[in-house]
Formats: sequence, structure tokens, C-alpha cells
Amino acid sequence: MNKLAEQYIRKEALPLIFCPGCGDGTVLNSFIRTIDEMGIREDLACVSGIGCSSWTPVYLDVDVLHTIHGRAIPFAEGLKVSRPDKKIVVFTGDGDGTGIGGNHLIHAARRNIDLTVVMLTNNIYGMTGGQKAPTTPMGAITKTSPRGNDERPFDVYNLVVGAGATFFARWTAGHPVQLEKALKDAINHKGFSFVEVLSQCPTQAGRSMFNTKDPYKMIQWYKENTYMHKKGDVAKIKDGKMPLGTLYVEDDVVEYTDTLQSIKEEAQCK
Ligand SMILES: Cc1ncc(C[n+]2csc(CCOP(=O)(O)OP(=O)(O)O)c2C)c(N)n1
Ligand SMILES: [Mg+2]
Repeated sequence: MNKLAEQYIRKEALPLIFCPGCGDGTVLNSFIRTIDEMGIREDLACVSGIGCSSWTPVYLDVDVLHTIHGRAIPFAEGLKVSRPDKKIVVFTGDGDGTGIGGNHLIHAARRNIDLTVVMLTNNIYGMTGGQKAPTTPMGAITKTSPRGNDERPFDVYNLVVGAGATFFARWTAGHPVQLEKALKDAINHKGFSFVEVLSQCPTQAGRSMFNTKDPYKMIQWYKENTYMHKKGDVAKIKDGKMPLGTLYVEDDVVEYTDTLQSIKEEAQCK
């Protein structure tokens, strides 16, 4: 175990639930470096739902709420309202975040509440055996789409920014350094920030939709099917390729807990 991991990993929670080659472990490493460099260990609270990806913060010796499927965001909103001083980072999967939890996601984005949501997109429901997710590409073979997925996937950027999020970045698990910088920017951003990480799942997605269980080949696939976003361009999917980078930042939008505070102060004056 590296020195930083020694300091941050909760030993009694080991071994990790992640399969060999899973991208979620790389994201955990990037997140450890992020919180260490930012020096926010004591100010931080992590919240997660259910799924392989939702185990990511549970291994950290920081304040963590491991909640129920699809409901990490409302738990985090409740925590933020009662402890606005805390930096709160939600870890969710593409199923947890945009499937069962999709309604919570769009309303938290609409409120521009000061949370950071890190969504690990593996294009599948990994933990439960490989069912299709709202991010599964059309035509992809999964356990619940043996003849190919007949539904269009979400464009997560348009979903989240369209709903009102004021920060959006996307990287892959094969970009740990860029991801670390994006996580710092997202946590420092005042308002609802969203970081999507394309994270390979060699076991479930590899077996069915990628035709390879080799994590290296899967990372290469993600790199070949994405492109670097240029500042000022509209962040859209071009020829099936998703943009990577910081895709959207909007400052000076009213933040939810600030509004609540003003209402409280006004009520106390009366
Ligand atoms: C209310 C409820 N419905 C369904 C489940 C079963 N379940 C657990 S994890 C999961 C899917 C998780 O997928 P995702 O969020 O993409 O996480 P991954 O495992 O892929 O990282 C489902 C359907 C559950 N635990 N609770
Ligand atoms: Mg998933």
C-alpha cells in the first residue's frame, strides 16, 4: 500500500469489493490525493448510494454515509442544509445516479445546492450482474438486452447542466491526473458540481458489451471514443464521441443554502 493510502484507507474495511482492473480503484486513488492536497480531511463528508461505485468512499477514514440505492443525493442535501460548513462529495454510479436516483439528481442540480457529485459511469449495473443502465449505448448486449439495447442513452452532460448544475467535468479512469484537478475545481466550486468518470468494468461490461475483459483495452476504447473539449465550444457528442475536460462552469448563480440562510435571517428580524 502506498504512503497516502496507508494514511487514508480504513484497514478494517479491506479487502476492496472492486474486481481486478476495475476503474473505481483508480478513482479512489485520485480522490485520496485530492483531499490530501486540499487538506480537507476534517471538513469533508462523503455520501454514497448502492452499487460497486458507491463503495468508493467507504474505504476512507473520513466521515462517510453509505445510504440506499438512488438516495445519496437527498441524504447529502439534508446534511448540507444542517452543516453548510462541510464540503460534501457524493459518490454514485450511473444506475444509482441517473436511473433510480435520476429525479433527485435533476432537482439538486436545479437548486444549485453546494454539493459535488462524482458519478462513475461503467455503462451498466455492475453490482447486480450486468443489467442495462440509462447510460448503456444503443445496440449494446447486456443481461437485460440480449439482442442489443433498444433504448437511447442519456447525454449526461445535457441532462445535468440542462437541469441547472453550474459545474460539469468529465474524464476517464485512465486520466488520473486530470481527474484530480477536476475534483479540486469541483469541490472548490460554490454550487452544484458534477464530475463524470468513465470507469471501466471488465467483469460485467467487459464480458458483454466490450468483448474484452482486458482493462487496458477498455481504457483505450474510452480514450478512442472521447475527444478533448476546447474552451468556448459547445460540449456535444460528435460522431458518437463524448467530450472530456471541464465542459461547463457558471459562477454567481444563487446557491440554495445561502438562500435558506437569508430567509432565516429575515424571519429572525421580524
Ligand atoms: C431499491 C433498490 N432497488 C434495487 C436494488 C438492487 N441494486 C443494487 S446496486 C444496483 C445497480 C447499481 O448500478 P450502478 O449504480 O451503475 O453501480 P455499479 O455497480 O455499476 O457501480 C441495483 C439495481 C437495491 N439495492 N435497492
Ligand atoms: Mg454502473
